[in-house]
Amino acid sequence: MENLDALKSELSGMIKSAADGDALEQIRVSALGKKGQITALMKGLGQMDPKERKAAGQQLNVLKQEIADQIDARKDELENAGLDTRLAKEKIDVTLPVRPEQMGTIHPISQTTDELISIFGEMGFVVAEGPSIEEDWYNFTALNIPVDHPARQEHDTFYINAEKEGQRMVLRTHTSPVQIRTMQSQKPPIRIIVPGRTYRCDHDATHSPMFHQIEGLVIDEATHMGHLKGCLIEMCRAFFGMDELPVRFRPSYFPFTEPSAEVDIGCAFGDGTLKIGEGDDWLEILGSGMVNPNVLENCGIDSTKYQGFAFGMGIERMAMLKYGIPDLRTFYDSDMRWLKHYGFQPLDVPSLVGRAGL
Ligand code: 2U9
Repeated sequence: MENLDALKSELSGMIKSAADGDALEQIRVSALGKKGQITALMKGLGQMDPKERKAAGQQLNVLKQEIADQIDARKDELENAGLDTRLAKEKIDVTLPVRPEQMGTIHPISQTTDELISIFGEMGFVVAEGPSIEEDWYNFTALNIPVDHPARQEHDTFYINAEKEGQRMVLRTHTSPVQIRTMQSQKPPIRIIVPGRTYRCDHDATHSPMFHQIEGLVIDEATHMGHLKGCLIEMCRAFFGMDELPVRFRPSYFPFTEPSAEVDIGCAFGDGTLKIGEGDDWLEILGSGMVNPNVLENCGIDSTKYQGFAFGMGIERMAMLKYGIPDLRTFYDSDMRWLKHYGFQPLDVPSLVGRAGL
């Protein structure tokens, strides 16, 4: 067995210089296969003197294991090198511009949501989100909408066939439950906007069973109606890109706000076209009000110390008005031609900088 060292260094040399998996496999067969060199030596053990056989057997086993390990290591090495070569060859430059015919577009709902978030973001609002499936208490009761209040019918609620701790579950009819959850979990001052999907059992030319809202909430010690007005006038003018856009506040009623006001913008309805910012007509675009003290108390906020304002608007409606989209139902058709026409370029990032009129 004195030639084992020579055999080992010969095989090791061959393994190291094996150029690919096939060459390595040939070496494995020639050393460890049925007719391989090491296998032949192991077969020869039977003819050996029993005294020498034990030591020789051990040496052969060690050699067999070492060669097998070296082959495995070289195999890994070759595979990794192959992968590196492929990665280098198949590298793509993600910074290259997309071919125009393959370019997707940003849906007007996403674009409008991002624009509104950007405007409110500049005013110091942060985004809050919550679940689509809500407990009845968060969607209605906490918002000062008691069990037999007509608003429950007005909201055309989708009830879910499930209960959580005795609470009936609903698809949220507005994003307001998120404000309730925020007031329960955070201490004032609070300044949030809540974009998201909402659901009402209503389906016709101007209503969809799923639509999008963006609502806002500000709670602090000295927040008042003047803050509400300043914030919403600023938002309307920034959104429509008109410094002088007329904005009007009209008294209204919502159970969750007191006093409440609907917000109209100046426009002209003439010969079938709508012109925002011109003429003597008014167009309602959002609802708002000072948060009803009952709602604050329902969330554990001391209504003698804190007050605040809230507002809500439909994102589809804002998008239709700004971008002249005539039919609500087309938002959900996934029609490629519509998306090409009304969609936005992915890099057309909403920003207050550089927008017309600002
Ligand atoms: C809390 C307190 C008050 C949110 C508000 C409106 C007025 C409103 C509608 C606009 C069009 C919904 O999409 S729409 O149908 N919303 O008129 N929303 S005040 O008031 C809140 C919300 C949460 C805790």
